[in-house]
Amino acid sequence: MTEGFRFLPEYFPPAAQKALVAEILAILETNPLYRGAMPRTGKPLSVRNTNLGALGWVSDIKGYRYQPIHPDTGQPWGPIPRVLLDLWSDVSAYPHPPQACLVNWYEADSRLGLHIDADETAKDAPVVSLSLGSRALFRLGGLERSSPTSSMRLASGDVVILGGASRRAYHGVDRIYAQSSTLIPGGGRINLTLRRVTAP
Ligand code: MD6
Ligand code: FE
Repeated sequence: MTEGFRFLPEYFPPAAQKALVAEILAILETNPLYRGAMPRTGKPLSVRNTNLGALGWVSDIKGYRYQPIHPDTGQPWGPIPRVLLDLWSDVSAYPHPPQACLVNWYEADSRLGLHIDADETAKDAPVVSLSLGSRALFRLGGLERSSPTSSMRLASGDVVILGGASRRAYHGVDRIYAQSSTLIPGGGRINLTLRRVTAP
């Protein structure tokens, strides 16, 4: 396993998961999910996104980038919930707060291809992820796309941290075990990833 990878199963107890989902659903009212697209081809992404925080990760035909404004509403992104800022303080070992929380919303047939999170300039900060709702088959590889991979199931409340060398490791989501949880309306899954984007 790549150095710096941490898996904290059931980090959030069920009551805390429920409260956080309610908070996120409320924020989505004014900070809606939208469907991004692949750079160059414009092919729609399988996963819908939105962001919370000062900066949000956006993918469209022009490329990947961080921006302070929601692409559909033209408004600033909503706030990162307090419990997620606390999660970052507790597990990141990074002395500055996160600037972005990417919200990935998975339906039964959503996938996320193998990728590296490489659009941040604060390369020394980890990416901290929290899964909510249905279970997912998460694949973690190495520094090359062709590196060997291993797969694990991520359940609601689980936290994954890509720090150290694993910060540059390929990873993705091969499938969702739809309806394996009733936490999210529709039986889907939310993955939240907290990021430090710019070096302070
Ligand atoms: C997901 N996660 O679990 C996708 N990235 O839906 C990620 O892409 C990810 O879990 C960076 C760090 C942790 C992650
Ligand atoms: Fe990622």
